[in-house]
Amino acid sequence: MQAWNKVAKVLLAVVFAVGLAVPVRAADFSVVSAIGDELTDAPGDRGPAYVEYIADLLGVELRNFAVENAYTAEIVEDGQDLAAIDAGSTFVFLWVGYHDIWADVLQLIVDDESFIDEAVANWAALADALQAAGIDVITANLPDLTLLPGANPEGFDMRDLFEQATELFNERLQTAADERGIPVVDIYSLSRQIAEDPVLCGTDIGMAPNYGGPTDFFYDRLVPGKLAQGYFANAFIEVLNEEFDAGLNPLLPSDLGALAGITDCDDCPNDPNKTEPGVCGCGTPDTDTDGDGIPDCNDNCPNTANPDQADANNDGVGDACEAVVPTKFCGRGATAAMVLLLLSLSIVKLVRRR
Ligand SMILES: [Ca+2]
Ligand SMILES: [Ca+2]
Ligand SMILES: [Ca+2]
Ligand SMILES: [Ca+2]
Repeated sequence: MQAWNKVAKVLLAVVFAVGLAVPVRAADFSVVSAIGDELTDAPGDRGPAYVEYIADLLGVELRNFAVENAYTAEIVEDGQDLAAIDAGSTFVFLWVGYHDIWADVLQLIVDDESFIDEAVANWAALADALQAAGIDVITANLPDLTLLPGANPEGFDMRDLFEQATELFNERLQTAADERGIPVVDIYSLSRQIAEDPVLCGTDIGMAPNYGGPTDFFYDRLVPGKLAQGYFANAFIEVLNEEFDAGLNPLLPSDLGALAGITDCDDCPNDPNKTEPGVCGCGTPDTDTDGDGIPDCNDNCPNTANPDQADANNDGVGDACEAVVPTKFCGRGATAAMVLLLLSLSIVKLVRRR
């Protein structure tokens, strides 16, 4: 019995150690699909924009099965999951729940939370079908819906209900996602964070309820617009890199600005001398001291013009500035060395003779 206990303990230790050592899983992004409701389908524009930005960065074509104004039940009924599987998807962006909560939030007045449980159950049905087909899945919770202009209509404040519904849904979604090992992108915290400082490149991006500017975060007062989806794309990218080793660069402030017609962006906010990363990146000037067309940060001879960057021994120092040492050795230095060598040989001979 004791021996078995030992074996079991060792096995447990191994399992634990392996569990701890498991690296990020590298996902297959060759066939990327999107499933969802109106949140991921800005009407009259690119949709679902947030995944399109990511598909562009991945260099793949997006298969979009998201439908405008769809309840989670409709998404299941319509078989968006099956369509994504049929399309040979290797990775699916699954983002649902927005329309259910928006449309049914008043049920909370009579303490009826069934619509929230139903939305999470539908999410789970979709997730289970995709995972059973061997597809990697990423999802997101809902933004803080109290930020919707429509959450605070004149004469009737529904913000408390929206807050309650969003938090209930997000909590239950998190539990269901954890059970399945599916990462949840925290759009809720992100939207609150942006609402605290709704400024992009010095321009107000309109997160306050009832805001009505051209850079509105919520398109049409309800659906997150192009700019919001740019922010969402970055939140997804952070999780994709962490959890699936995607290696994607996030959209820069100027990329986000372009989505909202904001042109005055500084992509190196912490570098007073640069407004874009350039060749050397923020914090390092793109100076080309020797004027050979290669900035100092990449030049293998920063002080010697050598546009060809030749480096015969491949040690990172260009031939143009490395040849200096051997040249000296061939001149006076070499003569001195030869004299010394001859002298020492003569001394050796003398010693041997004695
Ligand atoms: Ca700067
Ligand atoms: Ca140079
Ligand atoms: Ca050079
Ligand atoms: Ca060299």
